[in-house]
Amino acid sequence: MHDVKVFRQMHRQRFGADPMIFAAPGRVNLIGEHTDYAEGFVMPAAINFATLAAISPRSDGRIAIYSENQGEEKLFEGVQRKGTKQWTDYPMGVVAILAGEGHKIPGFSLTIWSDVPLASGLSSSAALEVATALAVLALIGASYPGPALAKLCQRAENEFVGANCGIMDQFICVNAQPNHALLLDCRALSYQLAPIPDHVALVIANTMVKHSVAGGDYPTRRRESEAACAVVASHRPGVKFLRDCTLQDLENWRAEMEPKSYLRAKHIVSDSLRAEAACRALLKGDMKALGRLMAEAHWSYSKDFDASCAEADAMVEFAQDLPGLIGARLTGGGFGGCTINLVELKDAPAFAEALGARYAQRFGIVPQIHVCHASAGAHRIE
Ligand code: GAF
Repeated sequence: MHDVKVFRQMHRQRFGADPMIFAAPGRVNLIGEHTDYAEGFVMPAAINFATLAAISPRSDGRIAIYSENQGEEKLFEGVQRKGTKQWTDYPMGVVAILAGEGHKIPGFSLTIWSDVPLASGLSSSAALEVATALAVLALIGASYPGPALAKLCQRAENEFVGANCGIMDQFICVNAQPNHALLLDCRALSYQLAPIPDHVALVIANTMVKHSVAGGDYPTRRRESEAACAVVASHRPGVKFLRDCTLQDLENWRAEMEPKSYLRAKHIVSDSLRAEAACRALLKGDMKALGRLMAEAHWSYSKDFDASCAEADAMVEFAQDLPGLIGARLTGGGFGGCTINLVELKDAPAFAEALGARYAQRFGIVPQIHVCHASAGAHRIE
């Protein structure tokens, strides 16, 4: 139902008021995985899947949130201070952070609808947070610059939802540009846009293995990598994050690290370098170099970071000899979710079909495969 008229009507019928409507996209990360919380580089793009949020004021001071996807409406007496481990934590987390920033939050009704696939590593959570933030900010007549808005939504996820994610997802959701990837320096929160050529499609292949940032593996990898950073920091006091470490540092003090920690850190330090190199390749139009970097990134993520699974590795392998492939890798937080395949646009439909068929034959599951393009960041829909 990506029909805004139908969505507007849905809100009107339920809440009896004409809403303002906002859209926030999902994202795919082209390269740079688990580097954001290490203050390194990432290079995501927004995709043409989105969460819509419709908002209108209420006179009873309450907060009503209806999700068409969940088929459920929740009514709150006002801003909640703590999460309840339900889907409402994402929108309510944003509201709680805004209230904590000193904004007076009036009663409102919010309708949510999304076609960003859930639990697939395409940032449905960030899309929900950012759509809510834009809606509530418009209601109270406030606004934030892009990077600050992204930080605010990240805080909702860290502090209210309790998922220890970095800044990538919220940042790209807010700041994306159509037809561009964005190289983000997660320390400075500054970025460079790199055009994705017209002849290249983003083919996203869902392994159908569920992914979650709130689950155990994501924070475990984060802890393991940070332990290696602490070893380097004990020798070089200026070091705070893996962003400050070189590959040589990791080699120098490898003997003092748990073998796992060394490998996790090696992935992060090298993937951050690869993200910068991938941006240079994209700016030069050097698709061969970009494809090579994506392949290296996948196997680093799979073997050194141990964040892949048999299904994702196979999805990447099945893509290798298909006509039109530029590069393929597992994207997002890991342990399932989707692969991103950069594919020549003219070959994309046949590529998607052949990849799906190979995967279905091997695993007995028909994967969802989406031929996407890089899309705009979050915005109001008039
Ligand atoms: C998830 C997190 F939310 C991001 O912050 C990032 O760490 C990503 O996994 C891995 O690159 O999407």
